[in-house]
Amino acid sequence: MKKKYTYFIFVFVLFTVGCDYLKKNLIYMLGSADKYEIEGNAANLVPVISGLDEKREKIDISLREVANGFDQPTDLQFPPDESKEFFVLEKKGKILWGHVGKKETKVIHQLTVKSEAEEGLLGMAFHPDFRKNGKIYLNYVIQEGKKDISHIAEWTATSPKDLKNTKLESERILIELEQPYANHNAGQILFGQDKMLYIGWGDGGWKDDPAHNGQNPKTFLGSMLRIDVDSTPDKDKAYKVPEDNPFYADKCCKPETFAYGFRNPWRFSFDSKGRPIVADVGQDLWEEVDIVEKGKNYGWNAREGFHCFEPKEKCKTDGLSDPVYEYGREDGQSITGGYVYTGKDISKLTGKYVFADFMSGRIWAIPVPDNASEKVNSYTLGKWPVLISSFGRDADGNVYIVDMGKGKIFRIEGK
Ligand SMILES: [Ca+2]
Repeated sequence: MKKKYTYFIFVFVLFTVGCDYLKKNLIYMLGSADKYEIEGNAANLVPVISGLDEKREKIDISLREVANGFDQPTDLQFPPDESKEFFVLEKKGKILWGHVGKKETKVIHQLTVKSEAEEGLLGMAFHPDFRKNGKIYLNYVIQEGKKDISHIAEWTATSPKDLKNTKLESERILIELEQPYANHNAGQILFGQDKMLYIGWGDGGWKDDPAHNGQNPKTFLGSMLRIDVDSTPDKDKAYKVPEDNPFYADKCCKPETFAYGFRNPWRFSFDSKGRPIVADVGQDLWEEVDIVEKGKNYGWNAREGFHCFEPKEKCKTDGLSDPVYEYGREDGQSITGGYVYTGKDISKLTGKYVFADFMSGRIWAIPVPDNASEKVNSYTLGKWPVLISSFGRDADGNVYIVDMGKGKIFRIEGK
């Protein structure tokens, strides 16, 4: 059994999206595979509290399987008013309908995508008025000649009140972005409380951020963008740049920039104040959670977590914002951001941000401080035998786990 899971992880390290595999070389992974073997009982999902988690305060949860049968699922999204029906994205381009508690799925659409390494169909957002306008937004990578291009595209559902039987049509491409490498494509797109669409881009990949995209807000790479998809588009764009964006009239930056200095913000979501919470995947040593405020610079590649990255000592710190939380290699290797739990089932978890490590299967929660530069401590929710590529949240505030390994969706419930 151990061997099987070690192999499983090894395969995913090389070929899947969330693991950010290029940061770890092959020898390192082979040498440390035992450290990351899945613990616990895969049949009935019993968590293990081990390592640094033993010193953390514990929040008891259980994972209830609510759907299955997905092939390398990358994202799970509920329409804004919905707690039963959802869409799941698969890395290779399928969008599927599913229903909590029903072991039934239906293919809604198949996109042609490039799904090498961390590429593929990576993120989706329902428009806040989806039930009225049927608008859905997708983030996926295509091949055009020898180039890999990320598309942010708007699609229209033919029957937004009947999710299962809807079709997607009328693609409208909002952004095309060339990806220099097949990793760090990021993925999440999401509407904020302000009804603006937020897009998190990675640094463009390879390792060490060779083109210094993280610290260059003149490129979309390494930045979080904020765009208006509802107003009349600007003359040369397929969307409007909101005039209250922090660099709207500043030549320093692309006007779409909301914040920058990210390495691979694979998953982000919003807190109750509407601030993006970014889980930025680290390279050598540190994974981090940032509470993002407009116009700020989150440090990559000068900084990794709370530490210097380039150079290793006396790096730039002026004007750079630190995370609220970091963890190192004893806890895991690749952070997967989640959501603030606003459900009622687990009172100790209400109002806390839930996230995980893709490689180790550890799940944690942290409080969301008012002060975005306050450092917080984590609670352990245990180490589970799952490969968490993403989370989802329904309209009741319940948080779900997307298990890329077994293609299942679990709901986090009380014990
Ligand atoms: Ca950072």
